[in-house]
This record gives sequence, structure tokens and C-alpha cells, in this order.
Amino acid sequence: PQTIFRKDYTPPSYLVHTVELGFDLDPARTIVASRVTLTRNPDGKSKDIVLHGEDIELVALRMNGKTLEPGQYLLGANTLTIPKAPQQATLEIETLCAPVNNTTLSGLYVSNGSFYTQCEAEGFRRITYFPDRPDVMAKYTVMLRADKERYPVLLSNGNLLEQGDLGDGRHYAKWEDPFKKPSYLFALVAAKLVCQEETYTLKSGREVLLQVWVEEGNLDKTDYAMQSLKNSIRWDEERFGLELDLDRFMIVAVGDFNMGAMENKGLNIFNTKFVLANPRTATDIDYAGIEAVVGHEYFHNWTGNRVTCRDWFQLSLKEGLTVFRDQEFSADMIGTASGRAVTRIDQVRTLRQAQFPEDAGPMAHPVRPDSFVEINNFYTVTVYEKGAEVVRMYQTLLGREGFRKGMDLYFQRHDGQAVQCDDFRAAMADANGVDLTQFERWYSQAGTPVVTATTQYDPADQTYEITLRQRCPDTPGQTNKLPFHIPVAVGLLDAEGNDIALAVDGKVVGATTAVLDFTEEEQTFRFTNVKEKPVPSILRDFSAPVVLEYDYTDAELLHLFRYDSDAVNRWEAGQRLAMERLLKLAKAAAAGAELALDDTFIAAQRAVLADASLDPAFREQALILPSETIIAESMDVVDPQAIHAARQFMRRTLARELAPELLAQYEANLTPGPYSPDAQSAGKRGLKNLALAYLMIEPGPAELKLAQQQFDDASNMTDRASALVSLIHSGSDAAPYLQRFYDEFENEALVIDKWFAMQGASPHTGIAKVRELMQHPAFNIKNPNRARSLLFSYCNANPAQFHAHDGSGYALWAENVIQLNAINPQVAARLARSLDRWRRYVPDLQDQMRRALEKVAASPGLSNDVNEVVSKALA
Ligand code: BAL
Ligand code: ZN
Repeated sequence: PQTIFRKDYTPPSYLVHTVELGFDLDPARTIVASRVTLTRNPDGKSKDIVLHGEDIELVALRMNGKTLEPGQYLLGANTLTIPKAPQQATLEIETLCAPVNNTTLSGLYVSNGSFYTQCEAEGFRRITYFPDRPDVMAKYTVMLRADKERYPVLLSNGNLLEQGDLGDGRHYAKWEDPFKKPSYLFALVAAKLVCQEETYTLKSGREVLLQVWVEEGNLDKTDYAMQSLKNSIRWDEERFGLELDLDRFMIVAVGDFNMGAMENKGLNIFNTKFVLANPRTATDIDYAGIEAVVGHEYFHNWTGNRVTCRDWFQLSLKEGLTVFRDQEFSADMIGTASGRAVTRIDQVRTLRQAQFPEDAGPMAHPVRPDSFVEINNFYTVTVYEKGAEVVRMYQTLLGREGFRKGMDLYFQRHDGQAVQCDDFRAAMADANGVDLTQFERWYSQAGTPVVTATTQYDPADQTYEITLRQRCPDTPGQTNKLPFHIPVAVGLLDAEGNDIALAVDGKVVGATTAVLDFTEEEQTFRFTNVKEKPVPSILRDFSAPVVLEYDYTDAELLHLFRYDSDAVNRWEAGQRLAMERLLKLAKAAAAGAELALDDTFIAAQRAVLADASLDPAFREQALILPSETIIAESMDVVDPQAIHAARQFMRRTLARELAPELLAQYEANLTPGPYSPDAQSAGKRGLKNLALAYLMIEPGPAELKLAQQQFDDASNMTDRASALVSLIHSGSDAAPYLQRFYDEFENEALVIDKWFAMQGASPHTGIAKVRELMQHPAFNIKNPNRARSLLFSYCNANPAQFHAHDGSGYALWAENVIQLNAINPQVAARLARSLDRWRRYVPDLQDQMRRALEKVAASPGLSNDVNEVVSKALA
């Protein structure tokens, strides 16, 4: 397979102005006719028109009205080249494809009998021959023709121009998108759907039509998506002054989808998971996901669609920025400082759980990668979540107003263009008159920087010095990294736990948190007028995506855990207290030694659990121990069973010691009355269900009854699913409850996904059970949500079982990566990533993982997607 390098970028040889597409939709034989006008690009390097095409059959090709004969064009494996083309050309291309056979879910495909598309990144070339690259932007007109009864709804981007009958049982609809766009934003839907719709008035007074399209029977699950869409529209107007530019905005939900959702211009296509919700079927987490993803796709309309990427190396230009925007939207929707902190804690957890491991593994890449084999492999937590952290750091450095100025300038300069990450950075710098040259390293250098802090208090001088050192580990292809520009937010606590008024080098900060501009390899910051030795609260609000090393004493961590005014660092202190102990426990477990937990830690947990002045949502976060994956990342040699034993021991001990408090919190946080997904109620449910999970670690009859009763009486899926998970994890006989749950929700695909996922992730689920579940009539490996629900849960969220020493988990992994490779390479490559960190495990497991990787690498017909992942893992 061929590696594509960022440095090799060349402008397109031809620019496209207009695209007219005609579709005669038929599952087995869809005819696509395209008429494209092009002119030679003055910045181009060649006179050849190069079109991409994949898995489509060329039927006819005309240029400027004349049929081109073979010989006048070259048909490569995935390209069609017309050499020495004229300055201006109108191409008419007819192709054939078979959507019903398209299991890759990229391009035009069939899901539950209807047609949908997914074109990002390179799916449009699976529909027609086209210069399928994001820097080719054109205006599209689309004519859809299909059987009227089977496909009553015909949708594409932009505005509906006309629709009508064709007489033969078929009908048509013609759509026009008034904005030029890259091909990856093209979409069509031809389906049997119904919609919830509403006219919405923008701040300017303009009226727009909003629609949420779903399959019949799901209309009762569209309210929250619609509400989230309206909230998103309002938020983007208020926070960034950005208005919806179309008269009509559509969301369509589809059950077979590779990603979460897709921001096609005016026609967002969504995985059902991020649209459908009612209290009976969806959990608080699902509701929060819908709000975030509806927001995310809507915000792309400006950050992604109006201003797009020059090439796919710039993916984070739109994704990092849009994730940051959706994170801010979700935080603003909660509205309280405490709620904002809880969303931030969730983000930090995701980074540690998924991004830090990626950044330390064989697939590590900069936020703006330098090369790839398959772009689909680079829709990663690094490009998305670390990318969002990079955008957040601009705001931390420049302030909210400064960040807004940068955004305004970015749109002023680049509306309608396909640009680079550097252009965004330049807009931020120029709008604020600051130098952000060094900040570029966040885009070019992979790896998680490690910041080591040391401190020195001088009572005579009343000064407190913090010395910061930074280093960044080598990553594939990158050594000797240069220092990053790191905003380090710091506060100092006195002995009573109050924030100390800050002055740096005699300059009064005017706030209780100072943002230090840390740019050198080593730098000392001097706080003056510090009357007592403080406890430092470093990296408040997780001001940069780094690992912070500081030699905190237990007493200091307990002080921060009790008093820090920065809720994120307060939580962090608790995580550090837990992590220190977990690492020791894991060592002891590996050595077969006795395990013990100190009273100090237990008392600290007890205090937080019972502190009614803290939001339940925060208390829940404080009581969730670092995950087994996060613990593994902190160990030199990973022993999954020892980690599991250590964490389980800690949970069991806490459950025993805190039983009365847990029960009290369970009872204090009931949410009677109608279900509402708001953050306050969700927080209460979160704490209550965490208490239940603890109480169910070693349940007696009373605890079992509590869980069973919650399962029976629950008025919503959050409580229902939590009760069921607690029953499964307790090791008691959960089978009757699983069966009841299945019977009740048999026809709710998203709930059956949960049913598979909760079993896949249970520490009581071993290989035999997973294999049995794979034989269940409801299991379907071709459906990405279903495949993820069982296989990904087992391989990624059940480490002690997956890494069984008999190698059974790895055998399952290899079989399924190979099977999925033939069906859907994108999903296969995701599963392939489960063995990324194989070199860090105990020798016996390492060896078995390497052999499993080699088996996959040697299997015939490997896609570029899977090949890239396993070859990099083995390199
Ligand atoms: N652009 C791919 C899906 C998303 O990030 O919204
Ligand atoms: Zn996105």
C-alpha cells in the first residue's frame, strides 16, 4: 500500500464549477449521470484531468459533447485520467454501482431497504468519477429518481427545487445547494421515512424549516434531537455570531452507519444512536451524546463546511475546532460552574483513556499528521479530542474575547475557502497581536508532553518558586522534540484551603488562578508576597493535554481533594490518591501478597460522598476510580489480571467500609416524577446508580432486592440499565433479568445494543459466553453498532477477560478483524487497534498478541485500513 505525505501536496490541476448529478436509484443497479464543468487551475501543475473512482463501472464518458474512446482517457485501478485536456471542459460521465452489495457503508449504500450516502473522507468516488479531494469546491444540483412506494422521501443537500411523478410508479425530486462545497459533503437519502418538523425563527427574524427524519415507529424519539438542534442554532448565534445560512436544515437517522454522524451540507446523516431517544429507551449518557453530536454536526456548518480543509492532513482544522465548540455548547447548556467542571472531567477522562494511549502507541501521530496510508484511520482521538485541546489552549491563552476575535478574523479571511491549520493559528495570532509561532508544535509533534514541577518556598523572602520542565517522548518517526508552548494554570492554597491572592514577580494577577506561559524546556515562575508555604494546584481545569508530574505528599493531595476551588483539580487530587494506591495494590496482587487499603483514603472518599454541598454529579466523578486502561497506562509492564484484582479490591473495600453512606446517598438521590435528562437530575441518578454499583459488589439479600426492585420499577432506561448492569456485575444470577430486558426491547435496536454491550464488558463474561452471544439471532456483525456493542466491548472494555492467558481473546480478535475486513474495512481497522499497546504487556501476553497480529497481517485480501494498523503495530 502507498503512503501519502503532506509534503507532497499539489493543487488540483482542474477546478470544478458546477456539478449536476442524476440518480436512477435501484439497489442492484443504480445509474449515476454526472455533468461537471471544469477549468484548468492557474496554480495547477498539469494539464491532465484526474478523477477518482472506486468500485464503480464506467458506462459512458463525453467531453465537450464528444464521446471519449478508450485511448483518449486512462482507466487506472482507482483513477480516470484525461491527458492534455483543454482549458475548459464539460464532462458527462455515466456510471453504474450496486448499493445493495456495498457493505463498506462508504459511498451509496442500502440500510434496511433504503438508500443513504456517506462520502467523507473518500466515499464520493464510490458514486461517480470526480476529483474527490476537499480543495475542489463546486455548486451541486441533484436529480433523484426512484420507486415512489419504496422510497417516498427523496432528499439531498440545500433546497428542494421541484418534485413530481414520473408516471411509471416512480417519482423524482430536484435539489440545489446554493453554496459551493467539496464532494465529501454531498449526500442523498431515498427512503421510507417520517419526520418531525418545525419552523424556527433565527435571531435575524428569518424563518427556517427544521426536520428530523426517522423510520416509522420512531417519531416518539425525535424530540430531544429537535430541541438540541434549536439550542445549537441559538448558541452559535450568541456565542460566535454565526447564523444558519440555509432555509432548510435536515437530520436523518440511519441504523447502519460507520461514524456517529456526518455534517453534509443541510442534510446531516446520523447514526440512530445520536438521534433516537425517549426515557424508556435512552440513558442520560445517550441524551448527552445526542445534544453533543447534534451540536457538533450543526456547528460544522461553519467550521468545516463554509471553511473547509485544503487536504485531509488538515482534518483537525475542522474536527478539533468543532469538538471544542460542541464541548463548550454542552457546558453552556448546563450553565453552572460545577456542571462545566463535570463536563471537563469527562473530557480529561476520555483523553487519558483513549488519547494518551494512542499518542504513546504505534499509531501515534501529530494533530496534523504528516502521512497516512488510509485517511479513514486518522479519524482519531488525537485529531478530534487532542485537536480540541489545542483549540481550547488558544482560548486559555487569549481569553474568551480574544478567541472570539480570532474566530471572526478566521471567517472574514477564509469563508468559502479550503485552508490549513496554520491559517487558523495565523487568524488567532493576528486578531490578538500575539506571536503563536511556537504554538505550531502542537500540530506538528506527536506524543503527550510530560511536565515535571518542583517548588521552593522561601519564608524570609515570602516567595514561592515553581520550576517546570518539559519533555516529550519519542513517537514513530519523531525524536528529539522541541519545547511546546504550554499554558499552565496555577493556583495556591493556604493552610485553611483558601486561594491565595497571586502576584507573579511582583505583578498582581488579579485572579486566584494564573496562566503561566511555559515555553522553554525549563522555566521558573516566582510568586511573590506568599505569606505561608502553599499547596500548589497546578494545571487547573486541565489547561493543557500533558502529564503533570509533581511529588505531592498524601497530606497535600488530601488538602486539595478537600478544598481546591478548581473542581477539576479537586477531582484530580482524588484520582492521584487512588492511583498511587492502585499501582501498589496491582504490584501486590501480581506478587500474590495480601492487599490492604488505608483508612485515610477511605475517610477522604467518605467525606466527599457525604458532602451535600457538592453537586451529586461531581461526587459521582470523585468516586469513580481510574479505569483499568488508565491504570495500565501508568505501569511499565501491564498485568491485566493484577490490575483488575487491585481495582476490584479497592472497590470492594470502599463498598464495605462506606456501606451506610452509600445507602444513604442512594436514598437521597432518588428522582421521583417524570424523567428529565437535565444535568441536575442526571447527576442525581449518576450518584445513586454509582452507589448501587458499589452496594452490589458483594450483595446481601437486601442489596439484591434493591437492584431487582429498581429494575422492576424504573421509569427510565438510565435506572433500568444501571440496575441490570449491577445485577450482572454482582455475579448473581442475572439471566432472568437479561431475558426480561431482551423480551421487552427486542424491537429496539439501540437497546439490544446495550444488552450486548453490558454482557461484553462484564468481568464475568468469558470467551465461551461471547462466542455464544455471537451466535444469538440478534447478533449481526455487518451492523457497526451491533459489532461494536459486543466485540469492541469485550476487546476494549473487559481487559482482564480479553487478555486471558490462554490467548482465547486474541484468537477471537483475529478472527473477527479478518471477517470484518471483508465486510467493512473501517470497522475492522477500529477493532484492529485493540492490540496497539501489545508491547507493554507481560511477556507471555506480548508473545501471544504478536502472533495474533502476525496472523492478521498475513491474511489475504487485507484492506489498506487494517494493513496500516497491524503493520504499524508490528513495526
Ligand atoms: N466529519 C465526520 C463526522 C464528524 O466528525 O462530524
Ligand atoms: Zn466532526
